[in-house]
Amino acid sequence: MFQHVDAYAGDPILSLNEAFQKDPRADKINLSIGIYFDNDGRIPMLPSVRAAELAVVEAAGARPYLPMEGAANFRSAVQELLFGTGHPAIAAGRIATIQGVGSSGGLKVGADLLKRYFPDSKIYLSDPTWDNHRAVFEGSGHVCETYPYYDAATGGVRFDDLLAFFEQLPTRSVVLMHACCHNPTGVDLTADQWRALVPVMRERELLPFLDLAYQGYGDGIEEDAFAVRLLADEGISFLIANSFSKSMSLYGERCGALSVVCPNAAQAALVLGQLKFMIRRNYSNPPMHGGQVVAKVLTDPKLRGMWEAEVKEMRERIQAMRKQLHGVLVAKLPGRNFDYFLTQRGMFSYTGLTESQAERLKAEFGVYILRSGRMCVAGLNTRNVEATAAAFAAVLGA
Ligand code: PLP
Ligand code: TYF
Repeated sequence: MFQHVDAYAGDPILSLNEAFQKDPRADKINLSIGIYFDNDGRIPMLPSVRAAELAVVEAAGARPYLPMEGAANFRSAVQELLFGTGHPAIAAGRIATIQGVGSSGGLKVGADLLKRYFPDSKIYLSDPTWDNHRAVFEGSGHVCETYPYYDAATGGVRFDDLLAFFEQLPTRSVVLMHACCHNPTGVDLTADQWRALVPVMRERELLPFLDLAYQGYGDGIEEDAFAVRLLADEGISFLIANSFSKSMSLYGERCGALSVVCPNAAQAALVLGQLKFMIRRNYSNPPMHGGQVVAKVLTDPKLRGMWEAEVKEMRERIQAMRKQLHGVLVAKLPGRNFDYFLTQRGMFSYTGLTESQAERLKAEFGVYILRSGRMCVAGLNTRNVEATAAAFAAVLGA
């Protein structure tokens, strides 16, 4: 019956992570998957999240279905987190927010909405981007193309090219943009660059779709929402998928959301209705538990304070690892510039290592980074950072 089903090649990142798990070497180092590990190499259970979870379990009663759009307390807590408490767009009721199944689910629901109501719009992705962006949007029937982004020569953004590219896009083109901590490069737009894009977005009637998967890992929880708030303040209509996988270390609970910022409340109501329809015929409604834990952390003042301190600690640990890696590499290979490890933000660094160098890192040293040269800096710790730097120096120096 199923002999005609094609074999699945697997997801490159998840397959590499599986290969790491099977690697028998005791000193192997996993810098592949985008997960935050603590200094002991463990995925943390944040004390704020733990306390919220206990409170949620204690208070739990019957388990009815959630509404299609998710729990009201979660949705409003997400809006305040993204846009800031009391933002006029919230007060005006012009944001339609649904609880997703992770932010991947938010991207998918957004992709379905756009396919139905913007059938002629192409989706423009940064070059490069997270591979799954293309997969999700193509999966919803979209045509995806790329816009200029990373400059391998300078390690920065090709901003002039990006701006010129946006200026010639057909109206109503969808531009998918990382709100902070770009995956895979770690290279973000500056505040001034975001500001410079606003008039182009307005004049060309572009439809930005922001992806905020690493809130708090760049400069801070509030700071990392800069682009979201700028577009909302400027009256741009846009979509944003956001995630709690990394910021609350809740990967397996699949907590995230999709918000669509509309010109007015009437349009937001129409959009919310169609989002519900997309959800109803897909998975019907989201799961309850994780979203309630997130809502508790966000709305309980004591837990909120704890969480903000915990996110700060994770962010600062990554920054400390960046400095240490940089220091050892500069000492081992003087004359070469490794400043990109310091300037790139969030969990990832684009190392510039070639595919064959990445392969050598894995085969000879048990250090796993992606073939693209992307490393997850959050996999470094005080015990493996020296060995990682030595392995990098060996493959780069040869
Ligand atoms: N978007 C980006 C850029 C990501 O890197 C990730 C996860 O790694 C996601 C979205 C999806 O996260 P989740 O579905 O766990 O919320
Ligand atoms: O490392 C990355 O870029 C991601 C990680 O459901 C990931 O691909 C893994 C599983 C998942 C979402 C993201």
